Amino acid sequence: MTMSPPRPVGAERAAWIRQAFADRRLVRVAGAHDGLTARLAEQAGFDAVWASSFGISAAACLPDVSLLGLAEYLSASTAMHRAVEVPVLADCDTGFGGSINAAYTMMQFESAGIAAVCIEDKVFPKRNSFVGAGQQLLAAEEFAGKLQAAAEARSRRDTLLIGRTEALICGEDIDEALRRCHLYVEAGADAILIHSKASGPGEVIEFLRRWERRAPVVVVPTTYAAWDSADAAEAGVDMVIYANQALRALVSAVRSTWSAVLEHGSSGPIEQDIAPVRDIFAISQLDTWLGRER
Ligand code: SPV
Ligand code: MG
Repeated sequence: MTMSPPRPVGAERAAWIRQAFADRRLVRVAGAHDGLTARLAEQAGFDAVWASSFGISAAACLPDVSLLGLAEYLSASTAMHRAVEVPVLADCDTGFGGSINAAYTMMQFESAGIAAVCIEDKVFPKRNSFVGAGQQLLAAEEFAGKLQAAAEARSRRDTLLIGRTEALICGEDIDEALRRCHLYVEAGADAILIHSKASGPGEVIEFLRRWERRAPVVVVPTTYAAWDSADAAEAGVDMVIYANQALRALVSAVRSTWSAVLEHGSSGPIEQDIAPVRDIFAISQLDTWLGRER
């Protein structure tokens, strides 16, 4: 597996991911929750953007426990898609209901230009994977039905469907995670996401060894944060999602900025630490917009 693929071009975002998978190039993805955080991810050099349910919920100051609905996720994902040229992967939780809802989810996100839809095998209302209690898996066969409905609802060849298993999150073993992922690929998932809340990559590595590259594998190394992406690629990972680091960085930065302003009685002493207004103009392409007006 090689690193640093050439960047995707806007028009064919989903096809770019498929090609990267076929070429065994590790796809590095950054979590975002709005147009600004998506564009910052793109400018940093990430290959794609993850429209995170955790991030979108947190931006509304809500916990990631299925409070927001399809329309809100779609609106946030569309803003991200419009802000960047790279592919956007939509975190669609449990697909907002049963099989027909999963199909409708695919139709809506695909027609908004989203490159990949990810659905996970928990019972609605799902809780964020790192919430300690109340994690409940949906029966694998029922979830496979949802994936099949979503896969069949696609109208473009390249749009990707990612089947995410929360088996390890819910305390099941690797056998069960493997059984589920095999079922999900048979049902039409183009890639699988194996989520883990372990403090090291051990269980994911074991999963990868036994998976034998049956289909592309996505991982989210939040709790096993020190796993180097080159090592992950070597172990058989095709896509790595840094799902919430930007959100957490934002919270830290805003907190320390505001406490400094209150402490010093002005923003003077920290002006050099925060982005200048002209930087925000540049990120949001002010000149391009003023050019349009002209
Ligand atoms: C998200 O970013 O919303 C995810 C990843 O689903 S996690 O928060 O790790 O569950
Ligand atoms: Mg999520």
